[in-house]
Amino acid sequence: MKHLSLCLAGLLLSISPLAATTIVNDTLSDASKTDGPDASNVVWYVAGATSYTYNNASDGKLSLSSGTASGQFLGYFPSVTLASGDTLTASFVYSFSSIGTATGNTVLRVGLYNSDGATKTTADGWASAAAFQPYDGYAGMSPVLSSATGTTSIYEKTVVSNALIATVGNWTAIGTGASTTTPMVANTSYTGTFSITNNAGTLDFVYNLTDGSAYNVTALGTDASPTALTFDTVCMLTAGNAMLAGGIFSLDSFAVTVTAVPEPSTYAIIFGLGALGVVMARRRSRRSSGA
Ligand SMILES: [Ca+2]
Ligand SMILES: [Ca+2]
Repeated sequence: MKHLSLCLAGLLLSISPLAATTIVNDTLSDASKTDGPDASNVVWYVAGATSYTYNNASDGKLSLSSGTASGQFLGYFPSVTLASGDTLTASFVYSFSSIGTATGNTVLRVGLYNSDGATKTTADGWASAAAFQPYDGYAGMSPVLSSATGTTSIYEKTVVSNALIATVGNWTAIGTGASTTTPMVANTSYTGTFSITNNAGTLDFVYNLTDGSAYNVTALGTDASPTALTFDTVCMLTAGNAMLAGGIFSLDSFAVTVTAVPEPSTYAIIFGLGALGVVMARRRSRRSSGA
């Protein structure tokens, strides 16, 4: 009986309510930007840049010299499909060597997509491509602030287009934007986290961008009729004039994790085992008291 109790206790402990699985964790510090996708490597392509460097002098970064033109990072990671209760969290660290004159609320964009079996890019320097038309996804978009107030928001891709993220008109804002007046600062590491939770078929979004100090914005979104529950692609963009001439946009890391919460049936098992344990404890206590 004691053994059975210990087994039950062990089983209860082994059913962790929040078990995070790493889908990919790319520090951009190995030999290649295209040796994935696997748990350590996103397959990265760049566009809109006059030049780029990858892990230059072992700096562990993918850096675009996009200056006053727009620049894009496109990455493919192992496909993940969100079951009800699952949360996907994409996190990244990036920096800018200068802050430019761009205005508007969509200067910095980070989109997560389902490529949906469509052809994947295999080279740098794409502009727009028909292959991107089936890609569905969601994005966090935010301003680069030099002075004025700006608003960060969650967007859903709602127009079939050859452009992956370059055309804001293809996207519809969902949820509640977050306003800030805090300027961004050159050569500062900004950490972004974009989480998507499948809440019984409704997707809930949280997009946060912070320097770990004064700059900290969080936008929320909800989509009751999702266009994508599977994700395998990321695209990041800096719009024109996000940086000054000669400016460099550097990506330091990118990771995706999935956190699962127990299904209702799992809770039923946990409560059932708990009830069984109580019954057994009562019987034991009755026996030892001679009842
Ligand atoms: Ca790599
Ligand atoms: Ca790095």
